Amino acid sequence: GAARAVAAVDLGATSGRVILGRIVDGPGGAELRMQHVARFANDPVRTPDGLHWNLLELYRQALQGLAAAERAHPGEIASIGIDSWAVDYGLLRDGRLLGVPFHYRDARTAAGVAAVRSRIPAEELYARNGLQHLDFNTVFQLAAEGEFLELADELLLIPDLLNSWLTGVSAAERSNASTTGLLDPRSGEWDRELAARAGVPDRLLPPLIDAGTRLGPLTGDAESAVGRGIDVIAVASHDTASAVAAVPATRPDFAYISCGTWGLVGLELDAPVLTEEARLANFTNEGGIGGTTRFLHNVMGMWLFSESLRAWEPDATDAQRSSLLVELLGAAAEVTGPIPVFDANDPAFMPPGDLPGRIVAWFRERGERAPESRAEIFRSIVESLALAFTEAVRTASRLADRPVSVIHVVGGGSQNALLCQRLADRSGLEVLAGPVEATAMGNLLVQAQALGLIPDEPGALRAVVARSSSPIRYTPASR
Ligand code: LFR
Repeated sequence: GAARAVAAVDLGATSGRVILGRIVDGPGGAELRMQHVARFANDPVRTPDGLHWNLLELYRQALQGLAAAERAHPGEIASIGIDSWAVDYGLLRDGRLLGVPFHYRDARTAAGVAAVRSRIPAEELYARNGLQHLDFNTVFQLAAEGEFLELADELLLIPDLLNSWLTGVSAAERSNASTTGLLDPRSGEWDRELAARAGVPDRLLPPLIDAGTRLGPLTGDAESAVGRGIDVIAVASHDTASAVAAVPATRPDFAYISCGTWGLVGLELDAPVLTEEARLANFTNEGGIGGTTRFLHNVMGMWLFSESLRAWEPDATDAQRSSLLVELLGAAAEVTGPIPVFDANDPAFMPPGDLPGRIVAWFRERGERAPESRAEIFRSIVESLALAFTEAVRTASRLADRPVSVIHVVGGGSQNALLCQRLADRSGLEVLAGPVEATAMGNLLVQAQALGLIPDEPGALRAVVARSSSPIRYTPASR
């Protein structure tokens, strides 16, 4: 029969996808073959109490995609793994969801930040949880929940919540738990004392598990909808952790940029860097597979393009916006003369809404010349991202005291040739772009490893990715 398949459900902030993967023998060893099954939009919904994820729709789409995959390849799917963006969660009581999960771009978290700050100094918080300050870190969101925390008896991050709907098993997968602000990055265990001081009841924290843990078979309605005898495996459920696991690096001195909605720029380390210097530079220590640390900084990322397109063409479809992006980047490449550059780390660009207007306002407030046409605005975004990425790579290298000789760009942003070239030019480093679907690859490969289809050794996943993809090389323009 056909090689057994594994299925990845990868939920990004703007779209989700279901992808099948198979391990096949290539000339140099095992390779991953991928097959796209479904792609769907992720459109958040604003209700009077704030901005929410349409989680039921995402769940429905995931089940529908998985069912279609099973119908097309009956009996071949051995397992399913789910990853998504980090930090967001559902609160439950007796297994019932208490309200629609909030979107991390909702503005309610400021009050939570103040509440946590009044109880735990920023220096101590960083020394204990190692996270860069982002207003939406789970610990701050929870502090803004008020009495809902008292009602709840369980907290599940988005992929853990979906896994529990599929299998009936509740657990907290470590890579994503590491983004809550409640995990000790050295031990990989909940910091229960810190949680208590932040006002998070101990009973909310589920048992922790590592990526690669088999949770159990699909049960109940999920089994009826998709099929029998299919296991759910906890993958590196933080999308960025899956993407980093699938960086096709072949030498140790690499930096990576997981470039999707966000640009996550950093290094893979053996241990966290919890210095005051790292805190002030706003570098985070998130958990990777095999006990590694993802030492990285969040830069605004492709959001700057996607949210601009949404402002300009509110009624366009996903596909129309994709082709407009390509068209405008082509025009942006032709822009000549000095290009105005803004701070792509400025939190002013975080909330949804008129993004081009905020970029123009950023320059006006400083008395600087602002870009005008759409092409100029896109070129300004490209240059601003290339600069912020370059600075983040240099800062990571300095803070971790590790040399960097190449930057791997993975994810949707790796298709942005102008951005990759300008990153190479500004950083003076070689840029290797791709794979585009690194997150799904990391998801699929962790499942394949759990099933024994790939050896359980350090470097094994990257070796498969390196054989299964051919990154595009960008070399710095000589100055
Ligand atoms: C990327 C990502 C980032 C995280 C942000 C919010 O998709 O997961 O790593 O900081 O989304 O969850």
